[in-house]
Amino acid sequence: MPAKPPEADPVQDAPHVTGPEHSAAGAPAIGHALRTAQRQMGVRRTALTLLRVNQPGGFDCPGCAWPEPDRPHTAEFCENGAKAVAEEATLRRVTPEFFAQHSVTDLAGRSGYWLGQQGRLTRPMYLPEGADHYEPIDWDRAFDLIAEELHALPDPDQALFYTSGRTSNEAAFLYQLFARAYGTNNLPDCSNMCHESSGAALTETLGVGKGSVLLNDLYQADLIIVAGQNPGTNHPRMLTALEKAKSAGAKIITVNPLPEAGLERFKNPQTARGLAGGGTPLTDLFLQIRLGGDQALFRLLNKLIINRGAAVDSVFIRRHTAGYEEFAAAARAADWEETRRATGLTRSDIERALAMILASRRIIVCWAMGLTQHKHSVPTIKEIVNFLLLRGNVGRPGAGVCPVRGHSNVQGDRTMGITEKPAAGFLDALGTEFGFDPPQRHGLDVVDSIRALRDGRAKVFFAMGGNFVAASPDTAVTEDAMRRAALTVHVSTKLNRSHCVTGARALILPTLGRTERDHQAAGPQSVTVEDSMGIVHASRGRLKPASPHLLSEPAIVCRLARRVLGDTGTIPWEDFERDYRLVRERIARVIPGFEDFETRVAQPGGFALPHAPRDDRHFPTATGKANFTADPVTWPTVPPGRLLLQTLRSHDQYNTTVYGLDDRYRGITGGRRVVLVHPDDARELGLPDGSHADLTSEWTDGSERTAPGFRVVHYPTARGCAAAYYPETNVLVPLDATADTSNTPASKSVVVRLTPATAP
Ligand SMILES: Nc1nc2c(c(=O)[nH]1)N[C@H]1C(S)=C(S)[C@@H](COP(=O)(O)OP(=O)(O)OC[C@H]3O[C@@H](n4cnc5c(=O)[nH]c(N)nc54)[C@H](O)[C@@H]3O)O[C@H]1N2
Ligand SMILES: Nc1nc2c(c(=O)[nH]1)N[C@H]1C(S)=C(S)[C@@H](COP(=O)(O)OP(=O)(O)OC[C@H]3O[C@@H](n4cnc5c(=O)[nH]c(N)nc54)[C@H](O)[C@@H]3O)O[C@H]1N2
Ligand SMILES: [Mo]
Repeated sequence: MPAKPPEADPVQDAPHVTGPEHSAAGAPAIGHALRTAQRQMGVRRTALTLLRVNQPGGFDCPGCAWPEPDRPHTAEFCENGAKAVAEEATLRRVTPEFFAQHSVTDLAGRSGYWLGQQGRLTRPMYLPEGADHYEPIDWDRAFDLIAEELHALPDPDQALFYTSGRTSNEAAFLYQLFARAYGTNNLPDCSNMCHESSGAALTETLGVGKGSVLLNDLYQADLIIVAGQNPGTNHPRMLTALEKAKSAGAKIITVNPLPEAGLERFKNPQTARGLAGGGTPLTDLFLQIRLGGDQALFRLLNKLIINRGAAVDSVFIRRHTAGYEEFAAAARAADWEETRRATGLTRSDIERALAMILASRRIIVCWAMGLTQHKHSVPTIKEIVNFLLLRGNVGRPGAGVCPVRGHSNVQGDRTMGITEKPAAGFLDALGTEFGFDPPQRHGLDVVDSIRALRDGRAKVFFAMGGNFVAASPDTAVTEDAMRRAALTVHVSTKLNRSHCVTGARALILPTLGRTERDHQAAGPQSVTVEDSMGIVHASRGRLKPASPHLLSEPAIVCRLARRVLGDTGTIPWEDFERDYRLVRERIARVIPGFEDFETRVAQPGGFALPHAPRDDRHFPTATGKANFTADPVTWPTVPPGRLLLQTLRSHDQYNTTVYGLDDRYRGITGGRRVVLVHPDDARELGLPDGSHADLTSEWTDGSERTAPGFRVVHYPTARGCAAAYYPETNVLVPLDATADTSNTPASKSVVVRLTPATAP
């Protein structure tokens, strides 16, 4: 059976609602995965491709960053990993004829779902100034055009080099080297919208902005707290690890405004019990918290732990930490009434949690976007660090911080130097290795890049993957800003919204995906990636590339760099393109932890990067100790008659890539324009289930933004809270609504008004 042609547009958005499910995965997940995959790539290719995911000698799943267990099952794939692979390995193609048929105006009127369904990009395409159709262009001419625009800039800081998180270590290292050799640290990346808050909080308190646990720690933990994360959809393989942890005796507390099916019960599709039986219950205690209440919750828990003097690990605190007294004084001031208002939790909820905490010696806290995308995200995560430090739960087996990363190599990209705020030591090492003076001025992150484009301070926007205009907040402002650029360039695998909202001139540069063979002059190449737990391993695609015209990401960077910088001799771009081992040699010399890279990454399973707090309780912070902190407790305030909206993912999407219109575990099918509201709140607002509402966000400067026509779904979320899917709701998130310190858009706490509307 060959791949199916894409659906016609407009895709009917007519949500059908049956209510939330109470378990995840099981046999239906396999069926869903196979159906999606076969639609995109037919039966034979589906079988051949899915068997290679996350296998030694195979490719790293382009889905999430959850690590692989040491000995993966023959089919270590999950439903959503399979969908991510199918999106890339699809047999559908976007050709020059497609662009001749569809003007940019036409494409800009299509849904993101439709755009993505058209298939893989096959040829470099150019949109000349004033034109409404992309036309094919050859690679050399494309690089000439970019060089022309970059050379015309009066200041290299007028160029922006964005990265999404799928880019390999090799490509990322070359890309940041190119940007810095050209003269700027303007390297915004998807992390700015994602785990930046985690990085900021962990760097200040522990000295390393990454998680401190390995998979084995999960299996040794007594208690795992999962806060602000929906792994059943976004990190399905994590459920296997949680199941294993439970069978070894761990308890699980879930902190979430939504009862997420995947955390209730897991039916492991790789065991008979999971396929046919009732599966494993995962959550022992569900704390249905209000959006943004987490800092207050952990602050009160910290007070209660301190009050039980014996529960505190005073030896660890004395030896390894700073700031305890000030923190303890702040914690003692926490009170029940304030915590109840912030969290909506009852006293007995919190006492039950406390009892479980006190009964556990080894504790891990896992989190994702539910904690990172609030105004007070950084203090919230710092309070979790306080919580773990109190009982010595950092730097010993079965304990620690576990921020669960999103994109499959987002953590590796940061390790390779994709950051607008590079450390001085890193720049020194880079400059010494390649014989140039890297710029020292810090660059622009995502939100500041949008401001710079809006204000005419940036003129060239280059994206290594991703879908910047759809992923960024304040869609109207962002799209307007992008249209002011002189040139926008996207290195992409698939068509998306960012190709339709362009600068005066635009280029689409089609690239190889993870699943595809990458053949260079020195032979077949592999690349490397780093997962959420700091394990670096190799990835090698096996499929025939989607088109003979594709270049790999490293090749694109090397050719562009030679064209822009000329052959200065100090950076051997041609060699790097020919043989990625030469890139790894340089990475090994510049980045600590990569010594003997080539040999170690050849070992099955790869190698773990050093992590000082985890490895030997060494904390490379300003004080040389792990820092307790004492931020004031805050939470979002919501005026009467308003709700707090979180913008989140459905089960059928990968960020801005929509795979389908169903959110199976939440019982919603056939449409995405839904808003989930507690039945009591909905009744107070006069919104029956099945009615429609316009969502209007209210920002502190008095400005308002509206997203019309959402079907109201009565749903058991926390009181006062609502939920709707991103990217459709990004129009509602003001550009200035960001987290303190990390500048991450506060996409999980948008104050909205719901007004009854007629069905669209
Ligand atoms: N299939 C699939 N996999 C993915 C992705 C995808 O889109 N699809 N995206 C990838 C990326 S880049 C990322 S970053 C991750 C995202 O992974 P998640 O963070 O799981 O993604 P979200 O859908 O944003 O879900 C946020 C969760 O936090 C809860 N939450 C929201 N606000 C709060 C709060 O204030 N407090 C608490 N305690 N909980 C809260 C929500 O109810 C929801 O369960 O997934 C990665 N994996
Ligand atoms: N309101 C709201 N906004 C959010 C979020 C939210 O929860 N709420 N989440 C934020 C988060 S956590 C993130 S990480 C960002 C995501 O932001 P991005 O990473 O920018 O967005 P994606 O949708 O993952 O990018 C998808 C595109 O990447 C391209 N692509 C896929 N694979 C490859 C590859 O191998 N190479 C190249 N060059 N291109 C490839 C394809 O063309 C595809 O269309 O969105 C953020 N925005
Ligand atoms: Mo992310």
